[in-house]
Amino acid sequence: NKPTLAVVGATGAVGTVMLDLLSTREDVWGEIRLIASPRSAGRRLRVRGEEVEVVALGEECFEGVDVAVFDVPDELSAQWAPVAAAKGAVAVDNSGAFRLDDDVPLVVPEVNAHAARVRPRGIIANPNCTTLSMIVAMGALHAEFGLSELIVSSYQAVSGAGQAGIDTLRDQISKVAGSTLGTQPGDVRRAVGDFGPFPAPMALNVVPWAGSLKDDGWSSEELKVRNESRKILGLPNLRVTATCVRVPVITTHSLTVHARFEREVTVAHAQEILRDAPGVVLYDNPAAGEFPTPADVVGTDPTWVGRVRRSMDDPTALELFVCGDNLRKGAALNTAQIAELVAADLG
Ligand code: 11C
Repeated sequence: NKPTLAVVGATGAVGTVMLDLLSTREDVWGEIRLIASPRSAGRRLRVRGEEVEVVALGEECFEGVDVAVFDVPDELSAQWAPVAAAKGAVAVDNSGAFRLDDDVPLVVPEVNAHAARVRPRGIIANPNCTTLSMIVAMGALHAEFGLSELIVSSYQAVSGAGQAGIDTLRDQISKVAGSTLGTQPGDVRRAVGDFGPFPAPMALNVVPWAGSLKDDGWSSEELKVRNESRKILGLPNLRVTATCVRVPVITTHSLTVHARFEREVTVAHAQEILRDAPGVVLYDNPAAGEFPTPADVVGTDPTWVGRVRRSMDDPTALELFVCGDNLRKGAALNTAQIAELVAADLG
C-alpha cells in the first residue's frame, strides 16, 4: 500500500509548486489529500493529472495520513503540525516554527539525509529558502575542504514574501514601465504608492531588508541563514555573517558567498567538487558569458554555481555566486524530497 500524503497550504505560492512537483516526480504516493483554509475549501486543483477537491484544515483531515507537508505561515504550522503528528503522520514543515528546536531535525537530503530518521516529535523541518539556495553547494565544499566561515549577501526574489510579494512587484512594474522614473529622490516611492509586504518600493530598486527586526539591527532572515546553516552542516560554532537584500526578481534567490575553509583550496578542485555534487550545476565560464542568473535558473531544480574564484588575499577562501529557485529547492522541492525519504522509510 502506497502512503497517503496531505498537502497543507495547497493553494499558496509554495503549495502550487508542490502540486506541480507531485505531478512530475516519481509517484510514490497513494492518496494525495489537499488541505487549505476554509476560504479555499471546495476549490478543485489539478495534481497528477486529476482534479482533487480542497478540504478545510481541521483535525479530521489527518485521519489515515502517513506524511503531511505544511506550506503555511509559522503560526498555523505551530498549531497544526503537532496535531498531524499526534494523529500518526510525519509532519514535514516548511515554516520557521520548529527549525531550531533540538528535537526537530532540519533536513536537506543532499547534506544530512540521515537526520530525517531521528524525529522524536514526528516533525521534520525544512529550512528557509535563502539558506536552502546555497547550502547544497556549501555542504559539498564543506565535505571536501572543511568550512570555517561563511560571509554571504543575498539577492532575494519577491516570491519569498508569498503571492502578495509577486503581486506587489508586478503592480509596481506596471506603474513605472515606460516612465523616466528613477532619476529623482523619492520619485519611484511616490509613483508606486503601495509597498505591499516590503518596506520600500521593489520596482527599480534594491532593498536591504527581509523579515523582521531582531537584536542589534539584524533581520530575522539574516539570523535564519546563520542558525540554520550551522544546524544543517552540524557546525554549531561556524562563523556566519549574512546581509539579506531584496531585489526586483519574481522567483529565484541569488547569493554571493565568501567561504573560508580549514585548508588551502584551488579553483580547479572546487569546480571538480561542485561539478560532481548531486543537486548542483556548475555553470562557470565568464569568458563565454556563462554564469547563473535568476532569469535563467527560475523553474529548475538544482543549485547553480558560477563565478568561482579564490580570494586574492586568502588561499583558504573562495568567492562564489549561487542561484536557486526559492519556491522549488528553496521550499517545495526540498519538502517533497524529505517526504519521499520518509515514504521510503515507511515502505
Ligand atoms: C523570504 N526567505 O524570501 C523568506 C521567506 O523562514 O521560510 C521564507 C521565510 C521562511 O522572504
